[in-house]
Amino acid sequence: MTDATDTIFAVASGAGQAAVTVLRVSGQGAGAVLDRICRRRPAPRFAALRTLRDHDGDVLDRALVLWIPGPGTYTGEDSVELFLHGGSAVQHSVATALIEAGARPAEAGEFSRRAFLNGRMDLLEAEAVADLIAAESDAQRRQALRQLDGALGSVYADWTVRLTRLLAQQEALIDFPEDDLPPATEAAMLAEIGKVRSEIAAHLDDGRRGERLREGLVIAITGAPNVGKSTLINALAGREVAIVSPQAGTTRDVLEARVVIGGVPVTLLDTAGLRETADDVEAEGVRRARMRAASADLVVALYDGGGSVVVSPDNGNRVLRVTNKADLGVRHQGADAEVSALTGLGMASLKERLAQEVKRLVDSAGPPPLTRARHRAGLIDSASALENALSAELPELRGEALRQAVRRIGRVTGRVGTEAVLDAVFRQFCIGK
Ligand SMILES: Nc1nc2c(ncn2[C@@H]2O[C@H](COP(=O)(O)OP(=O)(O)OP(=O)(O)O)[C@@H](O)[C@H]2O)c(=O)[nH]1
Ligand SMILES: [Mg+2]
Repeated sequence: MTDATDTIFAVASGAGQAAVTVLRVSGQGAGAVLDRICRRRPAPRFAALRTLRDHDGDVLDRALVLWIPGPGTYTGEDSVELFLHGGSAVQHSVATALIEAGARPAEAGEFSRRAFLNGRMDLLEAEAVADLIAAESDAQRRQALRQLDGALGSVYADWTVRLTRLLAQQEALIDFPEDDLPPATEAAMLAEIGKVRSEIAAHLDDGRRGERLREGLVIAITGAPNVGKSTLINALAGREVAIVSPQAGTTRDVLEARVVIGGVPVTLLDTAGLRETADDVEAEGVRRARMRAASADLVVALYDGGGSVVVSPDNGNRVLRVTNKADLGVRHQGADAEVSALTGLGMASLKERLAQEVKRLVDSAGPPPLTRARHRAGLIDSASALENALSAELPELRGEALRQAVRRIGRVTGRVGTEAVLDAVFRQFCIGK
């Protein structure tokens, strides 16, 4: 573990050459470190142009300097931001001077970790920062921003408060059976537990929309040999991802292409043509094709008029039936789209159709969706603890189950302070009279 009392610094701007490099310093010694490299500390939160020097007095750079005393900073600590001239030589010399002045380079995630430890953000928000930085598309950016705004956190906080209140009532009933508590009948308590449990269940039953959007979708193109799967992935990706040839059984490995469809990052998969074959290598390709298609979010079942439509695997995946080689007059009743991957005929409407499907898979109108498997696991545990609370015969057992349900949600948000919330809630009950 690294020492949380250290003063740390890191480059906050991107890699590569740029006009400006931003260096961020954070920690209780940030002000002192700044005083070592710059003679006059600027007024708090006012940008000022300063000459930066090392301890021999040699000039390192002339830079915009921001001095931001905590706790109203990203990390909650005293912070300094240096807007240096871009370039690795300047950056290196200032970094060296910062180390001489007592700071050390930050580790990955250390700024956000401090922000979390100092109560500036919960775990959900810290994760959202990482998601926002990694966002490749508008839809991902919006989802991350919503989570960063605390939209998801406030849903979980609401459950926590309600369950904690129930827990307080439960404990009060145990400790002070004859005391004059607010009228909270057992039936009303059970009803409220059931209500929270079904709200959590509804939140879990979101078709993995948020997780899908965060991770990106997978669309697999499948079909018989030679129907034009490789031609189609090339057309959708706008580049030569796969080898195309009139020979059946050309593609064997699963090929991937990253594209953005409907504002969502999508990995397109080109797969081996599905058929029975005596060729070992091709058979392995067919096995891989089936396996990857089975876990894809959407399967494009391509058909070219010969033989029958091969929809595989038929496992309840969303399947879009697409007829190819429309330029040769291939038609098929019941097709969702008809294209010529070779000439481009119908490709615009296929793309439109794919965008609709993608949007449907990740559409997040309404309450903010779950975005990580970690959250899902915690909430499943919490819901099952509530199940136990509902069926518990003894009040003590019900209390314990409720406590567990709260703790599990607390682990998701990183706000595990059950006791602190309990204190606050208990105070309303005037029990200590
Ligand atoms: N006329 C016409 N020919 C097409 C079209 N799409 C693909 N082809 C041709 O069909 C042949 C097979 O195309 P591929 O894209 O290699 O087919 P595939 O499904 O990937 O085949 P395998 O990898 O062997 O399973 C090639 O000669 C393509 O040029 C189309 O829309 N119209
Ligand atoms: Mg192919």
